[in-house]
Amino acid sequence: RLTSLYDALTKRRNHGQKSLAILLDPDHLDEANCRHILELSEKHPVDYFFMGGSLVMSSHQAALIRFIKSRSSVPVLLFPSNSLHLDEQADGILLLSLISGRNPDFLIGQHVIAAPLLRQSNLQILPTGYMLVDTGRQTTASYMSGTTPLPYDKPAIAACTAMAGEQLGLRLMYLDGGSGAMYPVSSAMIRAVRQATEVPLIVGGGINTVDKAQAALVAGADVIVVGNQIEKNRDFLGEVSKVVRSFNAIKNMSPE
Ligand code: 1GP
Repeated sequence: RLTSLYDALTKRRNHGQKSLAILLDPDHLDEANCRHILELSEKHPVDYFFMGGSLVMSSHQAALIRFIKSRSSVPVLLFPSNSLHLDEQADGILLLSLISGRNPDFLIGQHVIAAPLLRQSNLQILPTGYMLVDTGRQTTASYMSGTTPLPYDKPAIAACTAMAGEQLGLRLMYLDGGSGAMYPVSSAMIRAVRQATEVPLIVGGGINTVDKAQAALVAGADVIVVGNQIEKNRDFLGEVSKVVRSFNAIKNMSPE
C-alpha cells in the first residue's frame, strides 16, 4: 500500500517542493510538551510528525499518537527502531531497512516479524532505505543496531548505497546523522545521494540552526527532520518552518 502519503511525497519532490518533519520521541516528550508543539504547528506549517526514537523506553507512544490524532491533521508516520513499535493509530510507517549497515536483523529480520501485523493494519507503508552517517560520535541508533555508520566524508559510498536501495525497490531514502548529532550530514553527501537516485530524500540529525536547514534543502533534501532542537527551543519550530516555506515560495515563483 504505497497510496496517498507516498503519492504526495513524490509529487512534491517532482515539483521541487520541500517538506518539514518534526521528530517526536516518546522518551523525550510528555503530553504537555506535545500539546505545545501541536499548537505551534497550527501557526507554523509542519508537513509530518515522525514518531519514534532509537530506544523508546517509555510506554506512552500509543497515548501520544492518540493525542496527536485527536487534535491535528498533520500525518503521523512511525519511525520505529524495531518491530515492537508498531501502532495502528498512525497514518503510515517508514518501513526502514538499515542499508548502511550489515546487520541482517535490521535489513530484513524485524520486517519479517512485522509483516503479518502490517498486512492486517491500515498503515500506509513507505519502504525506506535508512542510512546512518558517522557524525563524530557513536549514536544510540548505531549502537543499538550494532552497525557501522557510513563514513562522513565518503559521499560516493552513500550514493552507491542509495542507488542499490533504489534498485532493490525502496521508495524513499533517509540520510540520518543520528539524533542530536554534533554536526549534520554534509551537503556533499546529500548532493551525491540526490544525484544518484530519483526517490524522495529525507535528511535529519543535527539540524539545529536555520543555516543548517537551508544547507540541507539547497543540497537536495526533499524532507528535513528536526527533533532535538525543538525539544530545546520551541521557537525553532517557527524558524525552520519559515525556511521551508520561503524555499517553496521562491521555487513557485521561478519559471520551470
Ligand atoms: C534523528 O533525524 C532525526 O533520527 C532528528 O535528529 O534530533 O538531531 O534533530 P535531531
